[in-house]
Amino acid sequence: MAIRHITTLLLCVIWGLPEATPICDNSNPCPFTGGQELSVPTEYSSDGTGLLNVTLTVDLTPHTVDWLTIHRRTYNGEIPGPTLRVRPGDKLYIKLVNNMRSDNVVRAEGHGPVSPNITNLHLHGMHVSPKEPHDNVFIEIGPGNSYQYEFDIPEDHPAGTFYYHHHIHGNSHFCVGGGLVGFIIVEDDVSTMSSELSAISCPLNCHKEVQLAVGTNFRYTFLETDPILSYSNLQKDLGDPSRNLDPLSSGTDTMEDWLMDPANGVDYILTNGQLWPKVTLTVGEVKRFRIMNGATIEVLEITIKELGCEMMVLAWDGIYVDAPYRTRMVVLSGGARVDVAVRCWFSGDFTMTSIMAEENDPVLASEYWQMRFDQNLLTLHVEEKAAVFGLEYFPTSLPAHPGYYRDLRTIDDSEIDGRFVIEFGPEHEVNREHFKDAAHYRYKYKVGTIQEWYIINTEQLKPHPLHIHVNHFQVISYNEYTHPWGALHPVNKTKSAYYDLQGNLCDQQFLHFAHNLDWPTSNTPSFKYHGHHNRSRDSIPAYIPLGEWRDTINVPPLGSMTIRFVADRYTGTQMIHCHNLNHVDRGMGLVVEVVEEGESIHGAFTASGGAYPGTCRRTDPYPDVVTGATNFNGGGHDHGHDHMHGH
Ligand SMILES: [Cu+2]
Repeated sequence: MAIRHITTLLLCVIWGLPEATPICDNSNPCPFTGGQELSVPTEYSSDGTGLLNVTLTVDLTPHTVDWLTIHRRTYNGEIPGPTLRVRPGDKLYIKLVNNMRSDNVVRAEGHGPVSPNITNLHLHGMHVSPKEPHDNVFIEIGPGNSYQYEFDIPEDHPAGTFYYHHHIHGNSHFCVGGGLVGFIIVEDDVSTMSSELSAISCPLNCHKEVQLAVGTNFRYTFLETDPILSYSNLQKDLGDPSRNLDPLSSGTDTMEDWLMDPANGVDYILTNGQLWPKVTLTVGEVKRFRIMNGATIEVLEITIKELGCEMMVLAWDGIYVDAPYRTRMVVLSGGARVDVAVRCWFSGDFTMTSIMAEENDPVLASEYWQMRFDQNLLTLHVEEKAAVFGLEYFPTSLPAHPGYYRDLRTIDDSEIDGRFVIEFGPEHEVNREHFKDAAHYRYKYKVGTIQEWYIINTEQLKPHPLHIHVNHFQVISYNEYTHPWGALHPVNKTKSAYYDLQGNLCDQQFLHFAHNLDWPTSNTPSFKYHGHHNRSRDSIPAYIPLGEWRDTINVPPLGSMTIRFVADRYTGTQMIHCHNLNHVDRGMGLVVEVVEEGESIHGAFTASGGAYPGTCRRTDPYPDVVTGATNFNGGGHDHGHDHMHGH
């Protein structure tokens, strides 16, 4: 006994005493390690019955990351919420139950904070009606209430990756950032898929699909200290259980203090509610990743760090690309989704990461740090193959688009029924004003018409992701109107040059946003960020290849783009907004009204201040709809097409 004791003692002296594993919990924080097997969201499927009837309950529930347990607003207690699998032609009934507790927060005038306990639902990217009881985002469901949503998914709805999320004006950044997102997957019809695509897709090969809901930033509910949208303070006042204010065992600091201390480096975005989870593949195996950027402000520039894996783009925002293409990086603004086929050639661990790639600077503006995310997302754990089976192939062809997503790049100008301008500006303005309400539509057009819209960003340092409800749009061109050569002001070389839709150099506009950005005098603006950088546009991953269809698109700083779409099928009030949710919460959105064929399209509300988007002059009248085409040039001819094309 004694000898054994002495031996043990000696061994301890030689090898060191076995270290006690530190107990990390909510009162004893320690570095996070992550690394668990990726969790798969609960799935509800219509299974070919033509109906999916689900209940989603929003409540504050505990969520554990490593050793840390925090309370978050969730759907059915999960982050992300359950995945809903439907097929074209299905009815999707969602009963949304708000189980959160009531409070006495009254919705303020303007764009201040609203109760964090009211909720609703938006089917992001789905081609469904924006009217009640369908995808009306202006419905508000208070604590203790519920709402029965009904969605009729058209027979010709594209198969792809979509998502649902909370969409209350004012608290969307707070609530979506906390976890109120979930996938909707419209499944393919086996008969329309190539064998290679079917081999990596549901319904026959669901085990090949990997869903990645990237987004929940677990610091948001602590860090939202903005004076306008001060959810942090509001939560304190409400005694909201998502606050972690108990002191740590080591002193008076709270868990929130620890999380917010930059020294602890807790700048994590979670994937499926997990930190750096692990996905297992075998060598040469192809899997289909459905990736959602469910974050509220961050742009993801996703790549696989080590050499040895390939990525093949299949679809963006739920719409298949014309043909699969290889990529080294996919860039997703908040709200975007991508389907990529992934294959690795060696065993070992590979890192799927989001990097702030310098090559994307002209489009994404790295100085605006908040919107770009430099962190690992997950590990691809690649195992040796036990036996050599046949090679697994990437798909080489993809299902065709429905008719309403036909190619609009080559149509004649005369086929365009209406034109409109969306101008993102400083102070969270769209078309030089803040969002009013659902009744104040800024443009009116007829269902079934072909629309050509110009999207302009007058900000020098911030990109903004545009999201249009109901219809996807096709990217026609970049920077035809703001001029690719406009890097420096031709006279005053210390300024950026910015041109309007007619090719006029806009001094006033520059002063307008320069004033608002309030640059320190010692810090002259960088001329790197123009979105005009078409010199090597095709090699910059953050530029979207022309001709692709999106429901969310990054609009570069001082950049512009032309998009087209068919206003297919649905009338009603449609929301157009920046998908940086803390921007739209502050008013960065507007509504348009789609009317029946026989109805008048006159009478869009005049914006405040006589704002005239897309021009230098802020005193020109807001464009009213006079004929089929929006007469935003104040002249009879189409627009600046002639002198803009072909330079
Ligand atoms: Cu924005």
